[in-house]
Amino acid sequence: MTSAAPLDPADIRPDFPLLDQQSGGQLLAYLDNAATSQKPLAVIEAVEGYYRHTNANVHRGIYELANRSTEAFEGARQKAAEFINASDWHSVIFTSGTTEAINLVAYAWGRQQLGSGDEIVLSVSEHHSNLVPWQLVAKATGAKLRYIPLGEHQGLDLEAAAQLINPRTKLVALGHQSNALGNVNPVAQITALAKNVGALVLLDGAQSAPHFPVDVQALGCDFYAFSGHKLLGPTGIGVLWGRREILEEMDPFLGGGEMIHTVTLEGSTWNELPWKFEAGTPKIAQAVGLGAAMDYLTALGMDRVQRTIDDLSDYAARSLGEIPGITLYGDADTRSGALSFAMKGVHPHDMAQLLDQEGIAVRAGHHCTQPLMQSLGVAATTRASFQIYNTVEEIDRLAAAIRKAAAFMLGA
Ligand code: 7TS
Repeated sequence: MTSAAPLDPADIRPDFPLLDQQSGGQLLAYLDNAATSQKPLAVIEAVEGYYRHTNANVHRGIYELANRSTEAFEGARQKAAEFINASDWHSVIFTSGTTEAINLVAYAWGRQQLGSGDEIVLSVSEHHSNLVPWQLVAKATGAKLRYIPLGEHQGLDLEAAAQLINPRTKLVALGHQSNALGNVNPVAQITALAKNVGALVLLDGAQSAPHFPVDVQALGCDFYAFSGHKLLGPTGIGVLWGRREILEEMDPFLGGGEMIHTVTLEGSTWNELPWKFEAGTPKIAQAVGLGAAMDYLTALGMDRVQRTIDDLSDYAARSLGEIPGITLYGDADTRSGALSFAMKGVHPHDMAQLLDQEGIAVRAGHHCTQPLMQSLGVAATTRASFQIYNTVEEIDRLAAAIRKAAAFMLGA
């Protein structure tokens, strides 16, 4: 919890034109921010402005327009480095999102470094994006996957983590914040366990980067991955930050233009970081849009963003928690940003559909965390997730609509 003052939605909402629309005959209440966030005008205008005034391919132009495009693109990289307090922009690689960032590490580091006898430690609450790439690597290399289970209160079981992480562990890959439960995982303790045995740590920051200040140096991790589209930025752009010495040792992920130094018919040599990992024409407009999103969030203050989302999440947990027959999932001590719930006797998908009729957009399903759902003993949950433009009035509408849906379905 931070002591920073919360943001006032009256100041924030006008920046997000999409929110000013009707759904189901009411003002849209967009509560699916864990899936993707809406975009402020600053981002929309940055992308449009780039295409109107600056568009040219980067790094290869000798004309002024191409130089300006390259400056805009590389300027966004500087902003991304500052946003996560990376000391070195060479270690900031643009990817299409968290999924590609994790696959990059799984292929370029995992296939080179792992073999039979090695172990990768994940948790049961990982998004499939931080699970399936490691299953593929495990199959290719003979490495073994081990999973930190949920403990009491549906947080990760630290005692089990201490048992699982051992000298055979080469990598711990962990969600910083769970998309399905909202739990902020004990990454400091788990990173310390990993460092004790010489293992690397990858943090999946898809949900943490949009919610609170992130400092990769303070976290002590080796890789950190996040997506632009959950952080008020465009789709199709994300970041992999890695420790420079590790990235230097890694082979490229994809081959093609941009990522080479020289090419002959006999072979090729690689470009410097970060371009070694950016084959082909990069996501230029998307990076510019992400830079604008980071500027927007930084100007608001990520500590105030955190406070706002924490307050909304606490308010939602309190109001929904009072509804008879409801189950709230996740660790009440660390949960923020997302609130998964179930109503006795109502299928999570039916609940989401009934909420949609009230103009409330939430998600129902397994949230790309099927093993987590198995651990919880459910097939699906309904999930409301929050961003800075959400209001207590929207949460009041959510609570009222859940009560109405339950009464309708259960004939009460
Ligand atoms: N990791 C976590 C923790 C996520 O929440 C997501 C997306 C990803 C990885 C993948 O991100 P992408 O941008 O590469 O797709 N989470 C969700 C969600 O909760 N609902 O839709 C997407």
